[in-house]
Amino acid sequence: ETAAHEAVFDAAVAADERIEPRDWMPEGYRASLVRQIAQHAHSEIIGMQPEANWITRAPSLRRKAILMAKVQDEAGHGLYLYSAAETLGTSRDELLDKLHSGRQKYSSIFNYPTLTWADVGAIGWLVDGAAITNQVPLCRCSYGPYARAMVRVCKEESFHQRQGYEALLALSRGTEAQHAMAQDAVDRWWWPSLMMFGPPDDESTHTAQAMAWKIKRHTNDELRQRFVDIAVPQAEALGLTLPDPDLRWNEERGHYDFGAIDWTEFWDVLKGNGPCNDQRLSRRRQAHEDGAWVREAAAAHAEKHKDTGKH
Ligand code: FAQ
Repeated sequence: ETAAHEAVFDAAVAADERIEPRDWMPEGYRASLVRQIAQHAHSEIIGMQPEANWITRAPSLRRKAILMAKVQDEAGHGLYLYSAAETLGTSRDELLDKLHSGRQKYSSIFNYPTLTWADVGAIGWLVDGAAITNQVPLCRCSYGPYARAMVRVCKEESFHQRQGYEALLALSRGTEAQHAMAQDAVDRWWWPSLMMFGPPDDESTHTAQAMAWKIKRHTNDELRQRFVDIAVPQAEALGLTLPDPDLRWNEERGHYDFGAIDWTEFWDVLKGNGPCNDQRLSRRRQAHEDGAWVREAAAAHAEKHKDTGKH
């Protein structure tokens, strides 16, 4: 019987059809999706912290309102993604528990500090830019709920990216000190942004299987290259440089060559040793504890009204 199910699943994937929650799927497919979607959801909500750090210090009311909206969007992305994971049979409680106990990961990028206002611009331009490059192909992921969630997420990320670019452009064209602040932020965020795409293909444990299942549509190195090719002309338009002396156009490949990434730093951040890992996780745990009364009140309310069907 499993063989028959498997044949239906394989045919659906081969035909580029979507797999839906009630369809039979291999356990490995389910587990791999839960792993990736959970990691993605955790990244969205942990990713609120570095930028939220600047809400009270945004340089104008307009910038403050935009930043608040952006950080709120990230919370929304987390919610769509936890819901997508729930369609695979794991509860949000279980996933949050795994985040809080360090059994599931979130993106390496959010373990770096936001030292100046320019970091908010650099995150929008580079981090959201990298996120879009990675996530647009996920709109064609074989798992329906994840693919559909990505459509709206990508639209919002595009707005975030423009927001960051525009903020950075204003600084780059501002006073000498503002220009220097923008350049310093780009210098610090460039390499960690390239690491967001994951380890090089020959060290990526999940890529081959994820591509066979059409969860991923491109390898980590392919998407990293695509991002570099997009970012270089944008940096020129911004009047800023990228901190890589080896960056140059390769006519033969039709791509930019770039320097070696410090993978020791990447694995070290994944192990918990980045500059902000402890702070990010402890704030997250604290926020969860602080919200306990809301969960309890909601549960009590649901219990009280369960017979009436009223809410
Ligand atoms: N950080 O075999 P692979 C955002 C882990 S954007 C931490 O290549 P895979 C928007 C990987 O999990 C950021 N860990 O893995 C935003 C695996 O370990 P495991 C979130 C990483 O899954 C902007 C091991 O290394 N976006 O939040 C990282 O095939 C601004 C081996 O790696 C997504 O999650 C990393 N960078 O490829 C929010 C996109 N890279 O699980 C707020 C969806 C790898 O076996 C503000 N995810 N690892 O213990 C993906 O596309 C994939 O999961 C990859 C990794 C490409 C991230």
